[in-house]
Amino acid sequence: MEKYNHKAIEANWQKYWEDNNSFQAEDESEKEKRYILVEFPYPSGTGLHVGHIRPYTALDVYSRYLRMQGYNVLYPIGWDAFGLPTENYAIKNKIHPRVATEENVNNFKKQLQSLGLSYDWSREINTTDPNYYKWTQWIFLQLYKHNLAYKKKMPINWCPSCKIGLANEEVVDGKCERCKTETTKREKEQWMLKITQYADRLIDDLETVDYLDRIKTQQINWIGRSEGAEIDFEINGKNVTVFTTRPDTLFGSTYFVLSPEHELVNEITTSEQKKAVQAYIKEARKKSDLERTELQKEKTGVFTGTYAKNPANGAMIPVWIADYVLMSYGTGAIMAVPAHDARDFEFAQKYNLEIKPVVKGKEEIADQAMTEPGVAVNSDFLDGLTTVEAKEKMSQWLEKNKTGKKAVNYKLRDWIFSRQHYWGEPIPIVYCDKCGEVPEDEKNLPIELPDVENYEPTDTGESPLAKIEDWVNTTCPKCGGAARRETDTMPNWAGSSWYWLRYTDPNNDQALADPVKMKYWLSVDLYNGGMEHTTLHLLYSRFWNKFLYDIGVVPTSEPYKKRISHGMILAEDGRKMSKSFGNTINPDDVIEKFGADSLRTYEMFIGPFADTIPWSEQGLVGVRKFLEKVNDYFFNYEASDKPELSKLVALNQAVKKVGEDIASFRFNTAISALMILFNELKSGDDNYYLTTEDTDKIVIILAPLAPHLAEEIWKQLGHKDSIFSQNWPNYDEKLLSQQKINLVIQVNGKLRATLEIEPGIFQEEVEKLAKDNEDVIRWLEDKEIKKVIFVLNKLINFVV
Ligand code: ANZ
Ligand code: ZN
Repeated sequence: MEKYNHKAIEANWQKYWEDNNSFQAEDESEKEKRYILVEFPYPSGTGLHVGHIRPYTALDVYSRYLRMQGYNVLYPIGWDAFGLPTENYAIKNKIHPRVATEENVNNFKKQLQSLGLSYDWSREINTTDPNYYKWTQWIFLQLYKHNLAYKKKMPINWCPSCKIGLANEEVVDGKCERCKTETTKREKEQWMLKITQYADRLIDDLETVDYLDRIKTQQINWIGRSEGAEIDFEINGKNVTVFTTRPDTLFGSTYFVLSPEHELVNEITTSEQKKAVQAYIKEARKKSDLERTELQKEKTGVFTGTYAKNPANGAMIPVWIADYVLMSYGTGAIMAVPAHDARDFEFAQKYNLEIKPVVKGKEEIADQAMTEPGVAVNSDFLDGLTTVEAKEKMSQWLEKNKTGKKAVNYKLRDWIFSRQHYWGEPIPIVYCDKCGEVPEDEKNLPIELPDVENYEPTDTGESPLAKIEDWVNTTCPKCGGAARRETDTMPNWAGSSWYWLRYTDPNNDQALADPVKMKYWLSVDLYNGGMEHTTLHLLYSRFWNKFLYDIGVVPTSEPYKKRISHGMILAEDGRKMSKSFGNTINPDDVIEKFGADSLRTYEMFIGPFADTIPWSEQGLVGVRKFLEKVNDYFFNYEASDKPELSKLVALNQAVKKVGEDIASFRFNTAISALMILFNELKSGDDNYYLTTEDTDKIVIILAPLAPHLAEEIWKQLGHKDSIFSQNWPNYDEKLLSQQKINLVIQVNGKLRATLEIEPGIFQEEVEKLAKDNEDVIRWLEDKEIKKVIFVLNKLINFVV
């Protein structure tokens, strides 16, 4: 018996697929298309992680299956290669980030190819390629021209270790997401993108796509749309506006709070209170937003000595300063309603402020009033109305009296789009003494990064590009005079915000992609990626797609029809795999020892696709043994013309289950079904009990999971073509169990009898049984049978 030699087999078939462009998607095709997308990797110096392999393989199995179902499948890959880790690595090792990127890409590519993934390599893209980022810059210019890109001085999160400005979403628990250093605040002019202008559509259009529920919920919460009202209170003759989601509780507002950063704080504080207020503000500055707003944290505050006038009832209520009110949300001022808001309640108790219930039945537990509407009380013209009605009535009253209006607020902030680093797309803007801020001429794109020796970040917070005089000094595209380039670069989210468009036409130098090709391929049918990208990449890319749709560049308003997410693979010890724990698994070693098919099949078998699961060497060995068993089965294989029912049923069950399971991403149970099939096939003595045709089916349903081995067996069985040119097999309903079936017997097309038999019985035997049937004998007697029509498991018809 020939041993399963994965090394020879796998290298051979990988070469065959490459030489034959086996998985190239066709731009023009009669077939229906399927666009299958997996988040493209950041080619880090550490190489491919076994965690990457899980989604790549899953979508590969699915793509191979779809091709065999007759679809024209686009399954592309590329490199999201700008970013800090490469820049830091390059600085440390004194090599150019471009060179480091090239090395990393080569290594990643080699690794992906050694897995036998069926990517269309002719469409490989790289975000750091000037022919690619030309179009990233072009999109920026369109955003700029549509007033969706603007510059603003603002306090940004600053990581003192990475020396980089971070977006809010890159700060986790007050620490830099990458290096975990505590961040500080800095004032800087930044480029901003107005994603907030798309907030409503980014929520509302979720109804038109098929994303996992938890993905939709996370996006909705992240955007954080709150509907309510803005209400003006009068303080010392000045109107100060608050934002509230509960205008119906206005009569219950017993004090007023300004955020410590509010511009009116100094002006309205009485001289007696000045000292206390200033001391308080100093303390507040040390805390992060999270610390300030956490429910569990003890509330603190200080009285300003001044009073505000409640517009509904004219009550004069004390104005406090408290850091649980943030300047970055709403208006930075609130009307406090301690009877119905948990934080206000805690604060009022601590400082002995009045608590006045205005919603019946909800006095005790304040914040429940938000979700459980009640009935208004102690509220004058609102009394007796439900919360919903009272909100509406109060909003109308405010508008009539010109002391407020309906308002919507979002947690989502505009996207900080500047980075002060070298390894990113230059922002295509110049500054001219005469013309001011001028967008680059589209003809001049790409604005390439200069090739320099020194790209270390500066302590001043300026981009290293600022020091490169040759590059910075340029001419103004408007007047031709002397001008200076913008030295900030784009964040690493830029290139991934439109990359799936480029795959449809990766080499186009006239447009980001050809409209006809985009029309054929878009939108993406299935997009898989990590849950950690739900609120950043997924929102950013939906925003860009919508913008490009609005200006007529792309054909669909949503980029992805369906979004799913894979679970992580942990180390055998249950912890995250990490170099520092010494518990990582190197996929190269696994492929060397066990083979790519074993690794692929193991990662699909490890558990439900969305579950986080620890690695198991034992599990891997088990899968390898299974593939060896498969290999053995086909060696010296000889078909039988006498199929045995139990084997036939096992086969049909497997064909059904493997197909259905792959189609719905239940790879683990698809593999179980194959294991069950082979147990059945190998039970009994050493004879083979299936026909050639049925045996082919076994290999075909194995092929998406273990493509190299399947190709090899296919060849052994005497076939010339690649197995991937085969159609996915059908199964026979009647052969899904050994239960008897009723076979129809006809004579000259007329029903004469039925026959209860086991499924899977072939013509010869059925003919014999039919001819012995009494009801049939009468009709056949002394007639000559000219022809017999037989349909397996269905009927036999004697033409006489
Ligand atoms: C009165 C009130 C009564 C409130 C009540 C709530 C419940 P969301 O849902 O997150 O939008 N608020 C407004 N601006 C704030 C700020 N800058 N910092 C801290 N809190 C702020 O929350 C909106 C509610 O949070 C607003 O409605 C306001 O308190 C508070 F029974 O006004 B509410
Ligand atoms: Zn100019």
